[in-house]
Amino acid sequence: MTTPMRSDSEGRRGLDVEPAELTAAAGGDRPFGAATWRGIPVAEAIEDYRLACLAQAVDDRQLTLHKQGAACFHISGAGHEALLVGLARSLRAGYDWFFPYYRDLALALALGVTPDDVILQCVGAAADPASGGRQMPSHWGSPELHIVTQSSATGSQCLPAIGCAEAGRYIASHNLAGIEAHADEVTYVSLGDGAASEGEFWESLNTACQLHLPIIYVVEDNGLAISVPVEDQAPAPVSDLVAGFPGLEVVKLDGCDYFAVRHAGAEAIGRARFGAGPVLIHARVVRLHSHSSSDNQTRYRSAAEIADAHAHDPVQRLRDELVESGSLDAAAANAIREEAFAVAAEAGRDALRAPKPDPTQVMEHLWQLPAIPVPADPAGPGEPVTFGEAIRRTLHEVMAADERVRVFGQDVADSPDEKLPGLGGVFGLTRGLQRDFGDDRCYNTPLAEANIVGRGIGQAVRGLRPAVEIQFFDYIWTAMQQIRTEAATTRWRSNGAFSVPLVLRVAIGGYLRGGAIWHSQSGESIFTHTPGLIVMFPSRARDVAGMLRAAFRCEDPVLFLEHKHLFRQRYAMDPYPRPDYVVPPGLATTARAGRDLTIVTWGATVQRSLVAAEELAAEGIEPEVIDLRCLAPWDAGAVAASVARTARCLVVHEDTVTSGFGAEVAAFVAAECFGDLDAPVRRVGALDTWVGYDPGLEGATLPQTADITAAARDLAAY
Ligand SMILES: Cc1ncc(C[n+]2csc(CCOP(=O)(O)OP(=O)(O)O)c2C)c(N)n1
Ligand SMILES: [Mg+2]
Repeated sequence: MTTPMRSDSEGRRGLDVEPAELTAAAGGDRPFGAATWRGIPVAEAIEDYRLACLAQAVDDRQLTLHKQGAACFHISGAGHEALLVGLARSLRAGYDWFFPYYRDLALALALGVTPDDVILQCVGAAADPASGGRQMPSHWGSPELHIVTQSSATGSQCLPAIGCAEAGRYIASHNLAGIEAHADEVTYVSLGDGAASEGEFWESLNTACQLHLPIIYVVEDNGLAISVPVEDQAPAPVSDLVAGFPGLEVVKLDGCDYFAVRHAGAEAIGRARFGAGPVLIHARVVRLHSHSSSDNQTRYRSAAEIADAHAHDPVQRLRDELVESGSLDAAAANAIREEAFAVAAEAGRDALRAPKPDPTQVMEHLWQLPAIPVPADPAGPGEPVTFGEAIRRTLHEVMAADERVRVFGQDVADSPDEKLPGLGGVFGLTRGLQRDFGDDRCYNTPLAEANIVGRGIGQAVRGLRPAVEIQFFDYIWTAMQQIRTEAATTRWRSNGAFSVPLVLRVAIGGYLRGGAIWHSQSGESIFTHTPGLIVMFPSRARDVAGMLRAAFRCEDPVLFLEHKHLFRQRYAMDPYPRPDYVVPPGLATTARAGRDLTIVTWGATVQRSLVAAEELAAEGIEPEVIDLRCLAPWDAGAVAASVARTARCLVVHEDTVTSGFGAEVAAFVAAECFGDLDAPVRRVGALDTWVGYDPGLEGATLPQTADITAAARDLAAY
């Protein structure tokens, strides 16, 4: 295997070559350390030239591998190198935190990613340390270097980066066992000029400035987003657009001028490191190649424009400046470049021999479910509490037990005025948390769902246990990118290196009389269709407590659906369960034993199914009611065992029938329990429309007890 061209003198970077060799490379026997050019030590500039050459060589080698058919894809960092090696000088791998994007090859190398690592990913090798052959090339990730695994979604890294910076501040001031942070660490996040159009970038700036976070934004402006010129993206350059954000230090930079980058980068990053707040570096760079191997830039860039980009090649410029200033002789510069290409070629040869991932392992690292024993009788002492009160108490319980838990979202805080109680959530479920645990453990966020979830992800990656609240399921969609693309894929895409232990509490469901279309939605099947996401949907007080406890023991994101209609229902009340009542993910419960048919249900239709069952019992039909409780993973075994006894299956849910989760259950029963069935599998759910404001409209859309009774009766008679 090849070695990186540069290892670390202070744990981050350094030289593999001896000082004497450097002196020779510099073209004379001048004492090297003393020489500077434009205020930068020549030794460092040469070292960075070497690194920039390596980045170009590794890039070219990947392109070759792609042309040879050994790599499926290639995306180049060429044109961005001087900026990135220059900034890396002021950053600390394994100390600061990094949310780079796919053009950041030179940064990755500067932080300690090796050419072998890069090329192993390019060929999709099992030994690719960032993803085990799961991600496209240039999707960095290294827990040791603090480079957080990234998705391909442009701009979505900005919000987890904010969460990471917040977490650093919290961890550094709380002395949490086993989690480290530094008071002077910074979080680096980079993006392209195109990605700066994404809402997540803007949502993140809001919080970066409001919390005065030590975060370094680097907008690498190469003038294009694939084919779209930057002028078509926005009415002004990003550095002008962000001018109104209070406390944001904005730096405009020629990112092709290594020496300018060194000075401005050191100044800006130093400011953030010592508490002056966020920095945005807007750096003009060039894109030397097509957007990626799937693109052909000659369709939208003239030959003159492409030639102009090459005329501004920052690596060539750095070389010329070093040579013209007498800092490096031309032969030595050539030798450095040739050595870089030799290193990349060797890495390419090694990668060609590297074993591919084992296809049988493709299901690994979706999640790592906690080993929780099946709990005994949940009966707790004391008076029954409501479903909502059980949530409130459990949040108090887990926060008291674990300082890593932080609760945040819209309206979750108490009033700062001691004479007023405050809201504590629109349903009052977080009431008292801020008063009891402090305003760095429970706090309000902007009205921005992606912001809430994305910040939770960044905190979870740092080892905290964030519990975020989405006020209404109906408004979860702006956070979908963070939930599906970021939270749910993190463990899988990093081949198990990173995880997101995030509890995502969401008020869901209808039957409210007047909730209408925007406060009545279900839609859990949209989330059960997301591998890597645990989906819980309790139906009564003891389970909401036992399952919320379990959610905090999960190392992966949990969508915890809290049905609004159940918050105050008497039938959903139970004594608050003993502390050892913890319901493992994927464990159903038999809400009513029976012999004549199995009703599989969850959430608010559990009670409706129980009422229907009692009506049928009066007719001599005894349904068994299985409350699934958890939908991902779900207890197919419990359903199969019940159907083996009853030979009939009805699936009931509040969500619309078409593509509802009932379709999944029905398909399973049809395929796996066919031999036990004496009747076709039936489903009852909402009509395939929206819930209207008028109670008559609502009643017509959502499934009612009478619908369940009628379907069950039919099925029993089949
Ligand atoms: C959310 C999202 N939309 C679309 C894409 C497809 N896509 C990948 S890169 C890219 C252009 C990004 O341009 P820019 O942010 O300027 O970065 P550059 O590639 O120029 O460095 C697009 C549209 C994506 N990856 N993610
Ligand atoms: Mg761009």
